[in-house]
Amino acid sequence: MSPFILGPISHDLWNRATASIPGGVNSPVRAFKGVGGEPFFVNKAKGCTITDVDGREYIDFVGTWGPAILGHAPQVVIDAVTETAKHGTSFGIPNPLEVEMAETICRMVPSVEKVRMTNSGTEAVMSAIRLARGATGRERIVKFEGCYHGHVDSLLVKAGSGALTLGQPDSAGIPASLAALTTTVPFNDLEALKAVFRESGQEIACVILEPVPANAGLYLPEPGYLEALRKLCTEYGALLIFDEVMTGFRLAPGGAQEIFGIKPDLTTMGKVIGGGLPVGAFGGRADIMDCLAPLGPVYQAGTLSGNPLALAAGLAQLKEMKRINGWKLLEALGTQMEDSMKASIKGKPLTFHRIGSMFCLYFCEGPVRNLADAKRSDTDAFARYFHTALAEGIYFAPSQFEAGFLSTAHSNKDFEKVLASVARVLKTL
Ligand code: HOZ
Repeated sequence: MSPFILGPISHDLWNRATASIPGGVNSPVRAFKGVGGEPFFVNKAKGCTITDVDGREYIDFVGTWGPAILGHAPQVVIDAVTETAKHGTSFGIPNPLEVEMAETICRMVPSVEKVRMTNSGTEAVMSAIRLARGATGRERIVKFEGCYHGHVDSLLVKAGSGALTLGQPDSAGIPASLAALTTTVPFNDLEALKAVFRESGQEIACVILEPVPANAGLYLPEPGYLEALRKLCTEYGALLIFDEVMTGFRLAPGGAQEIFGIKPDLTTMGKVIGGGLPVGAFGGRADIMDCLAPLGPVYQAGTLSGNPLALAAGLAQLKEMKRINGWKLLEALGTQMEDSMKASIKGKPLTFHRIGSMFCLYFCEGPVRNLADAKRSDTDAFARYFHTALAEGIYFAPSQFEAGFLSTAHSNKDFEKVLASVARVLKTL
């Protein structure tokens, strides 16, 4: 196995970055702490290829952590942003694209009757939690171990993603009194959930989850689990929030809720609907959404919310996905990848999960159905796999506890390269 050697320009930038940015990065998981080594710097991306500052190319399976569903820099998005920018980049006054985006989201997402835009998924989740508390008059929230909902105070409790990668699932700086209002339960454990409801059901403002948890790798809800959760929330008057920042507009036009046929009360969204520009959104039942200011008592605001550039990019991306029936294409690609991957790891202590265009390879025997299972994965073996792939021009997320993403720009040829890397790593297990 040839190790990945960082190019000189990246190395120089990394030295400068670590001097002026905490840890050298603006989001922790990018620092390669989960796999070792130094990250490379990118200044170009097109389709499924990213190019680093030293001119090396990689097949990208991160897709800017989800937004790049058509691959990087699709022409329709570039054109929409360029054209829109000519007329101004921000107004702070209602603009027509906000109406078009709200109508589009309400049409596409089964449970959403009204929606408000934010600038990131974190902001969307923070607002949805406040709204759930304000609308119910209750304070307790329930989340799942290993689920990650952005860096919201109340939700950095047993959190996934970078927090899990760095061994900081419970962040410093969060008042104990606030964290005490967050109850965590293991995913796919219905009895644990029922026990929480029996004990404190009348105090619970909301239950928030990624319907397909994708921040501790990727595992799926077991049959009947989401249905039972929906029922419990309704029975106890707690709101059900689906965090579809990653799965929304990706797994299906209407996200995971369309696939599983469950209607949450509120949904948080982001990534794909921004076409690679900073965006988030939260929406749901009209009676709950109308508790927001200026109609109701729950305050929520944002200077750049509904930004025309971000919405033009997102709308262009959604229209193109619809035009090419991108979801069908992605399902076919995902199936191809899954079939060949499963055939090549057969009999080995590895577990491959895939739903639509999201996937994960765990370095342990299955089943992997919750955080405790995901943590059984051999993260040293993952790091070897990551670096082998990188040296061969394939970029996966630099942590075992993240999902992989396919775009409509990927092809079977790209999977063949991945399989060759996997085969080489398998020999070292
Ligand atoms: N929260 C992202 C992973 N689930 C990482 C974002 C980033 O580093 O860009």
